[in-house]
Amino acid sequence: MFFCISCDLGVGGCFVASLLAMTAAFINFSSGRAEPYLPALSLRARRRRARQSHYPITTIKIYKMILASSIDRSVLHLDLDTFFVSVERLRNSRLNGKPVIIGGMSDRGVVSSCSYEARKYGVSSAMPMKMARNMCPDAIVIRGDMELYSNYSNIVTGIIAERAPLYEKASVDEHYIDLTGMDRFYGCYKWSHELRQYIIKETGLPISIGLSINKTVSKIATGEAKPNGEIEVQKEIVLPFLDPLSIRKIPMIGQKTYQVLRSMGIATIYTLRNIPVEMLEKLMGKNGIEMWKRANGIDSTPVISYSEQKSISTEHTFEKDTTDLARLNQLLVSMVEKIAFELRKQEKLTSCITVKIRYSNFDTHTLQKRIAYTSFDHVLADITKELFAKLYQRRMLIRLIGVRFSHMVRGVQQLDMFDDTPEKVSLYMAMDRIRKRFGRNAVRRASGVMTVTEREEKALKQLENALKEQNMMEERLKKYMMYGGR
Ligand code: TTP
Ligand code: MG
Ligand code: MG
Repeated sequence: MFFCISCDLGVGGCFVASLLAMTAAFINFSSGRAEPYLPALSLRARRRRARQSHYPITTIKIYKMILASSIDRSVLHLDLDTFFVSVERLRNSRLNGKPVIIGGMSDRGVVSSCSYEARKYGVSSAMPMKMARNMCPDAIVIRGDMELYSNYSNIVTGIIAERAPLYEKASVDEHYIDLTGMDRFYGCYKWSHELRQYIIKETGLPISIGLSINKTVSKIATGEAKPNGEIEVQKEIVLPFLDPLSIRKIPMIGQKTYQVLRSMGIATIYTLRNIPVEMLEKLMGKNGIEMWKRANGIDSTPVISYSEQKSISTEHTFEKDTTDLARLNQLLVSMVEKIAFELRKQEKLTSCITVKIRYSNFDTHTLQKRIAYTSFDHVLADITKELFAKLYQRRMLIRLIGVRFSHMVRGVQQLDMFDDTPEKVSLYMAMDRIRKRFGRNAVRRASGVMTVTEREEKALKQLENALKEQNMMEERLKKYMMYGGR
């Protein structure tokens, strides 16, 4: 068995297929139960074996991954077709069948979404609006309405949440559902088909789906099913399905990586997966291994339930309880700035803000608001201040305030830049670049900058902590001496 592995690696070729076949043989042989042979060995034993049999440790790791990923999973991916355009078409049917572009209206704006009719002219998302207008002069350009799109996005999520056992909201128009095990009760494909039909009926929005063994293959399948289609890629046909496709279809391959791989003559997934993984690792590090795995249809990333998706939050406890509104608002702005920067760093958008107040008697109150997806400080700070004003009705001394962003999805600021001020977006990007380089506090909104009092307070707190620590050390030292230490 080990001999076969190194042989197959040597010739590249059907490495994974033969491994899977061997795995299957091994599983059948050993009374139908999957017994991972290699993983059962200790790391040291595996390393020793690797040295003795002259094949690298990476190979063993990958073999382990293939074994792990051969556990049957059913993952459904759903993505709305030309989402923003489709929503606009719901309110204006005259847009049907025409080239439509949604985005910032000025020449300096960027394309958010475009209809398939506009795509025929080469228009695509994230393209400068000026270029898009040149490519497709007949296109109807519409300024976006993020609030409306967020509402539709939440309606679709609501439908899925009511029916799906475990789902993840991956972006504003995209969900994954883990259907593993459902086949025993109801066909996964039948269930997926019915869900898709229901979403179309309820919302009037076209949506495409892909059903397969993991998130990567399902997402690629959705892409192939578009527009308005559905594809199931069963385990046995994963590789034949992926092989002829362009490497660009692998979700983690962006423009830059694509250019590098193309310059090496790698165009199809088939070519990519037949390159020895060690070579890709040398070229691109861990990403190279990940890419190779995806090209081989291997992806064990779980579907993370929407409720378990992390939120971002921050809190501030005052040294001395306060009712100073100006100071409280100032602090809220700087807290929002801090976590909004984090949000943008993670390339996420939030659609829910929660503000928390703890009074001096420890009474704690929270208030939250669902909002249109955004990651802009100025939008988030205004709503946070508004929530705080509503929540702070008792005029009692405050001990703690907190801000939390939740219901987050993947997405960048571009999603929210319909206000025709690309300067604002550029400003945010420039500010974030400076923060990434020189630290979070390098640039701050004037209203969020610490006052002299706050700085003094912070310094006092640090001093107090240092004194506490010193006292503790002295106490410990005393005890130590008492018990005969030297
Ligand atoms: P996508 O699902 O990537 O694109 P789409 O729905 O417009 O088209 P497709 O049929 O290919 O799925 O993105 C969903 C929405 O997110 C899209 O309608 C607009 C927004 N968006 C941006 O604002 N900027 C971007 O760069 C991208 C890719 C999307
Ligand atoms: Mg879409
Ligand atoms: Mg999408």
